[in-house]
Amino acid sequence: MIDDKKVLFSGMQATGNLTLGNYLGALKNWLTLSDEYECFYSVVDLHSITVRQDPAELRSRARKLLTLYIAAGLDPKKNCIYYQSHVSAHAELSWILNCFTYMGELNRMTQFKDKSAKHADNINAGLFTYPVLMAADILLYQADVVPVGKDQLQHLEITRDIAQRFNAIYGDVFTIPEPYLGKSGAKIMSLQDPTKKMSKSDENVNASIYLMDDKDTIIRKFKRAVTDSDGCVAYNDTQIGIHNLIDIYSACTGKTPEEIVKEFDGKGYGDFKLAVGESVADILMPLQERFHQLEKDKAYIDGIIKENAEKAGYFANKTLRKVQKKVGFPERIR
Ligand code: ATP
Ligand code: LTN
Repeated sequence: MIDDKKVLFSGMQATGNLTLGNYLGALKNWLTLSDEYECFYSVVDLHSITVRQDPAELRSRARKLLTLYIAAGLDPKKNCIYYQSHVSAHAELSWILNCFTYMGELNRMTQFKDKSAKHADNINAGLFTYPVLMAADILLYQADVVPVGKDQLQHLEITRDIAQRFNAIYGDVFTIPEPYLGKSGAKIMSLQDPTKKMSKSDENVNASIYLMDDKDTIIRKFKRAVTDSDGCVAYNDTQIGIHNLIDIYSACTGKTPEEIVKEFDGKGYGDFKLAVGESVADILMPLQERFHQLEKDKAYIDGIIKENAEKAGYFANKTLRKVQKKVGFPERIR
């Protein structure tokens, strides 16, 4: 608890361009929850280097991502928006938690298996211990809730296990966090292969809607989205492409899948795809406008980066000092 409010933590990696999946699965829920909780939203750049990055590009993407958090509607005076690399407590707690995590647990992580298959030439130890750093992120702020997409649930589970293991030895040090999944949009699928999740690292640009795509591109990508030959808008497990488009339309308009099926009764896929594209553009156009305005105001963004790193550091270090004491590190001499 901070000032009688429960704590929320979440983050995104500054790898690639954000997709509609990132927006509907994560960012949108961040906005809904931001009044109710004391929120920490991190640009998790330490996580990004588990895959090789170009330094200048990483720096530029990280700043864009931080700006995008604000453009999406998160007030940086109320929400702590900061770079993970500016708060060294993340790396320090991560080391300690490494010593409370088993190889066998990490071996089971599906994201590790996927990423190591994808980057077979660079299966580094950081990629393996990625979930421990994520646990450190969350536990440092004593977070009660962590809004993420479905793909991150396994990482939340291991975070809870590590926290419970630590608490069982040393007493109540960490709050045990709960994941938060939105009602719709928790898993947006690729527009080109609806059996795969939409991902910012997909090589096929037509598979994802990027938050910075213009309206024509958005409409074109939806027109080309892979569906089926049934030709009627129905919500079931066999028409997986249409299922995904209904999920997107539902998350963008607030309509339920049943209402959507009724709305497009007797209409073809062409009409439906156009409506989905327009509903997405209606959300993304204002966001892009705010982003371009904010991006120009260098001093404002710099101020936020500085102020929020200090705020995050204050809370993170409180937990870190407690943990250091518990495990038996010597007290600092003042
Ligand atoms: P990468 O392709 O580089 O692994 P990613 O697109 O999966 O990236 P992350 O940075 O790993 O994105 O995820 C940021 C947040 O967005 C997480 O909370 C994640 O669960 C959520 N998210 C990512 N992809 C989707 C998706 N297709 N549908 C819903 N949520 C998603
Ligand atoms: N692994 C997450 C990003 C992430 C995160 C976190 C999310 C790193 N630390 C803490 C929630 C809480 C991902 O989206 N791939």
